[in-house]
Amino acid sequence: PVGPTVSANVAAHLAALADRRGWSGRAAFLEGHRVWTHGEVHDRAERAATVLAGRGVAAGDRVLLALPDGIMWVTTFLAAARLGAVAVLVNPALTADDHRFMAEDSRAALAVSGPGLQDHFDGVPWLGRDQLSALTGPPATLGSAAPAPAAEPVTAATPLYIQYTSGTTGRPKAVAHGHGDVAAYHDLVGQEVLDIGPADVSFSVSKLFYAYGFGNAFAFPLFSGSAAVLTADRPGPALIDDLVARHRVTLLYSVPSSYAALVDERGTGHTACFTSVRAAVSAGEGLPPALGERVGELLGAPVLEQIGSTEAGHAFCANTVWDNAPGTLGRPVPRFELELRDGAGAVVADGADGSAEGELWVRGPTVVTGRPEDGGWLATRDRARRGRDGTYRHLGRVDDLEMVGGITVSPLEVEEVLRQHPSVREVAVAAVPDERGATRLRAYVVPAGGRADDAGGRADGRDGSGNPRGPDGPDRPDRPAVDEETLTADLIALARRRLAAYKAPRTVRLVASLPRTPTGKLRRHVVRTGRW
Ligand code: 3SK
Repeated sequence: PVGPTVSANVAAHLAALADRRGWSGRAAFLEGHRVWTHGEVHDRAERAATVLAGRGVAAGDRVLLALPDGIMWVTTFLAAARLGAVAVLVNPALTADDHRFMAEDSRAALAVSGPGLQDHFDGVPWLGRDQLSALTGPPATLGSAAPAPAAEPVTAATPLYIQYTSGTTGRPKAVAHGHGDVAAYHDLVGQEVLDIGPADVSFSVSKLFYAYGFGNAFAFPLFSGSAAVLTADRPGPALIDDLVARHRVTLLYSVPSSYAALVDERGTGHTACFTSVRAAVSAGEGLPPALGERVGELLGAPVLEQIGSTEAGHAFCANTVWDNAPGTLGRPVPRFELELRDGAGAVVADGADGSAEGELWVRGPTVVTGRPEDGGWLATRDRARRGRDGTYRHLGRVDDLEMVGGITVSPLEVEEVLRQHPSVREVAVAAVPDERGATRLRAYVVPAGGRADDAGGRADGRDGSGNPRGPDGPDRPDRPAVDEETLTADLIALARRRLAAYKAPRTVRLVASLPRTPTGKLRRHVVRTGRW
């Protein structure tokens, strides 16, 4: 085994790479009207390392980053990496209680955030984003140029960053990835899946502190000499249009619920603002095939579905720009192995038709399992079917089954049918007790192009004020209201025509949004409560 080296330090490696490849003057990050070149990013990161070292940050220390997407996020991450410290990547929009938990759980030595969060990290030394930003400006304006601390020698496995799995239930769990993993995301997904190169401009709806966003908007641009658009805002359809058109985005990365809002707002005509897009990536949860088709028509580009996880670091099964099988998750990403196993953990053999179905297990170079006895294999908790052609189809999460009258029903099957109705943008089906205590299926529907709050809004039928909605969400005032009674009757009739009677929902509720994790995954346990 190779011992620690400076060249394995991702911050030192990326700065040297940009220099060697002549990328210093090329755009790396596009933020508002500001273009940050690769050279500026690495210079700023070195100055930020000086500031962090001055605050006592040393190799192995945890530095909690609760910053919005932007240049400060990128340079603070690289600064911590340079010092051999471990960045703890945290969603700045979480509550004080969540932040306190993460600061304590990660044993953070320093927390870096905007001023509004200063009191979220009791007892942990704090550094304000604005102060750090002022201290990392160009030395000419400050009149001092302290030499940057030398990069810490590390190995590929030395911990570089920690992310918290949002999970669908319970407290988040910390997952640590090493310095070597970031290059792997670029080499195995950026290059092998997307053929990314210096001419590309990426825009990820998923933020930098998530696994999906980190690979898309940090690893890919910095390792390929390309650029990424960064925004601190929540990207609804209007902002996506604007950023894609303004920055000539070539690779768009998003999640099904965001794509559903985009096609709902923009229709499916190939809008002029998307002409630069050469591929759109979808992850986070299953992409309904009809939605994938509409997105492809709108963008005039292939829609590449993939699946990954925080534990895997990035995607482990993907469609590629060369080999896209719509309606599937594609094939294993190079150097990743996939197995389908039964409930007892035994590998499922191919059936007579050459296909197999079971829980998806993954092993690969960036997979963190936390259980040495599993031999590097990770149970994803996703169910999948492998076709005889080797592509995988997502069948939902292992615990995605509802019990109705003692019979198990896959809510995904019911949702797929209801989604075919033109007035349905998003739908989730759950078993809920009726007035006599018997369980019945209920469909929660976000209507397409309609105002759900006119028809009840919240899942529990109370007023819609508790739902976070963006400026261009489903409650746009210029949209006609959807008639709940007619839609309910239509949806129940549609389900009865297409499904066995016991699978048809008894009730339908129109809602403004569905409860999702920050990465876009449906929180089924919350849907079951009917309250969000
Ligand atoms: O959530 C996913 O499916 C995903 C996909 C790609 C990279 C990372 C993640 C978490």
